[in-house]
Amino acid sequence: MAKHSKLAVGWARSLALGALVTAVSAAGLTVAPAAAATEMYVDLTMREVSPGAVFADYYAFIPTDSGWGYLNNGASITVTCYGVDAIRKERLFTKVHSLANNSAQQIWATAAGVDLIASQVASKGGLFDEDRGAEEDEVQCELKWLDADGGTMTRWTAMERGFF
Ligand SMILES: [Ca+2]
Ligand SMILES: [Ca+2]
Repeated sequence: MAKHSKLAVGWARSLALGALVTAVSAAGLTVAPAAAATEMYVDLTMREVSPGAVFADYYAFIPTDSGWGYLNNGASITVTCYGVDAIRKERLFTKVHSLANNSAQQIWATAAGVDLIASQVASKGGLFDEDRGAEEDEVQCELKWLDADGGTMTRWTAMERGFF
């Protein structure tokens, strides 16, 4: 292709892009670039429910305007909760949340980001009674985000204490 016709193609593309941007602006839509997932906020609440059931309610929020894009491409959050002792942590359970495993709709997205709200339930004196009997129990969870490109984020909740 001759140099002048390459330039002509370039100009035509620029004009077409300019027209597109003008049309999008006129429609009142934002053209801001997608915000990648670079932070994750997590929380854990231990809650005893009569009669004798203990819930570990855990939560994650990942700010991004591409939440459904991440989830549709297979992003997941792996939750592992531990009983905490002075010398080590004992794994209590692990759950993987993604759209492939979401019949209870625990993970989803909005324009603000990806949300996860889920619970693990156990009998009082069971799974979460990590220091047996009358000794106080300590539970803490690790939440790990994994996206389809291999990007990861790991965050720990605060430790919850009680008689579980
Ligand atoms: Ca403990
Ligand atoms: Ca205990």
